[in-house]
Amino acid sequence: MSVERTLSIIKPDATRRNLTGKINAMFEEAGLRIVAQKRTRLTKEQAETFYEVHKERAFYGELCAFMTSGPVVVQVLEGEGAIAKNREVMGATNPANADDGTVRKLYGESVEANSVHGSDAPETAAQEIAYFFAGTEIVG
Ligand code: DAT
Ligand code: MG
Repeated sequence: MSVERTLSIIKPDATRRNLTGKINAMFEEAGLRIVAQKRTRLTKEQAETFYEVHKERAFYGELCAFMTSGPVVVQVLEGEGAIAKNREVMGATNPANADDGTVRKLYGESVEANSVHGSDAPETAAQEIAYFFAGTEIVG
């Protein structure tokens, strides 16, 4: 396993409940370093482009509406095997199926309002990081 970077998003349901620090502590305790981070509010266009891979899915419209419903924190996490490690810390997509101690089990409200996004593979991580951050904004 090598040092990787992955894109993480703390979603509007979590920023609304002031959970950014608690979630960041979980990443750090798992050995992930937050090497870039910004709080922003996604435009409809940004959310639609970011989730374009899901555009044929029935939930696409609602997902994009949810992701623009409040502030998000977009961040780059770095560490050994960061992509898989972050997905472990996040837990399963549906909080009802997530393992105990994961972010989604602890904080997810529903399959849609599931508190965090994490890239799922090296190619998508690279694309998603470049979508939100210039290279100079990432400080490892
Ligand atoms: P993940 O976020 O675990 O990578 P995904 O890529 O399959 O999951 O889906 C992206 C997001 O879309 C997910 O975090 C929440 C939403 N979503 C997925 N399946 C859904 C469903 N059946 N109903 C509503 N929203 C869903
Ligand atoms: Mg996904």
